Amino acid sequence: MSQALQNWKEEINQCDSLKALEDVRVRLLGKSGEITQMLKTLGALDAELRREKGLEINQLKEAVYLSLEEKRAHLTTHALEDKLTAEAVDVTLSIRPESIGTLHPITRTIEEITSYFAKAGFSVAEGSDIEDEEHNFNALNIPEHHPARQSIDTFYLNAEKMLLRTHTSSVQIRTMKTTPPPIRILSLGRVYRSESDATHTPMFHQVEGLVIDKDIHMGHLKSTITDFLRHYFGIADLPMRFRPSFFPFTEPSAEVDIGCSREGGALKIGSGKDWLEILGCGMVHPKVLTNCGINPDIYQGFAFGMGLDRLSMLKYGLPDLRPFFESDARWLKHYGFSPYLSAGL
Ligand code: 2U9
Repeated sequence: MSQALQNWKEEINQCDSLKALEDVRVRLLGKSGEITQMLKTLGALDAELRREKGLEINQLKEAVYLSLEEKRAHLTTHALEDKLTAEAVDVTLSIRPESIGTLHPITRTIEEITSYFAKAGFSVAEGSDIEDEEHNFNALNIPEHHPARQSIDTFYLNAEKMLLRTHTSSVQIRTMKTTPPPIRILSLGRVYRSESDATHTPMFHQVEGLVIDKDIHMGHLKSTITDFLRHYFGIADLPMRFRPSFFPFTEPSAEVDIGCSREGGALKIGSGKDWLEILGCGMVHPKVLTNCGINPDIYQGFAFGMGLDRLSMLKYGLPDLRPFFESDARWLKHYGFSPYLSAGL
């Protein structure tokens, strides 16, 4: 082995990082590298000598290349081993809940409601925050000049009439258009309306349920909602009343109040002479079924909708809606929930 090759091999062997190895490679085999330069001198030699020297330099080049590759493989294995050692996690250590943070009350409420309805056979349907007029309004029996459309302060996005969904009903419309009945879905998520005061924020959360099947009637609607509200508030004899109402997408429609007391300015749910409106519901309007390709002479359905933020405030005694969206870590620490406690499921 030539002295030069021996020196280079030693140099390669002493590299303690991939970076150092790459530097040696460039210095020897790069465009202006030592061995590359040696090859460039061949052109000036006569044919016989050129063949002889060429063979010698190429063998040298091959030996250096193999040596570099061997060292690279070695360093790569070591780099991985070092990385694994440095990032090793002791899975036998006990957890430190204080370092994990807390669940936002809305997240907790979503978990409670989805797990309740999952047990009742509902699946969660998800959609997009950005919608078009067809799915947000028209299919729901709210055509262009309908008063209900004027009364909702919608955020329009562009001239093509794309918008931020004003309710999660658009998700159910999309499901009905693509899935044959029976349907039993829950849609939860952010909705947007251009309003802002102490009790309204431009973005809030809704949960809506939809059941479509044969022979569905108001009795199914009433028992589904009664059982859910009693479970949610943890009050077995929660007083409730269904008041006739109007929504363009349901007929007949109702609003549901729960019994409460406001005596002394403090709200107490479950007893007392006062009522608190909690949700809206009804039998899906035959026009909505037809709009989605479902024959209303064969299938009927019921739907309900409620404001998640308000439900969360009522259950957990949160006085003000605005801090929900302020990302104040102190508020979250105080009102948030441990991720290790199950939502009573
Ligand atoms: C389809 C058909 C009907 C969903 C319904 C309500 C009544 C309702 C409000 C409660 C509080 C919205 O967040 S809130 O202000 N919602 O009163 N929602 S019936 O009816 C549907 C949904 C989808 C296809």
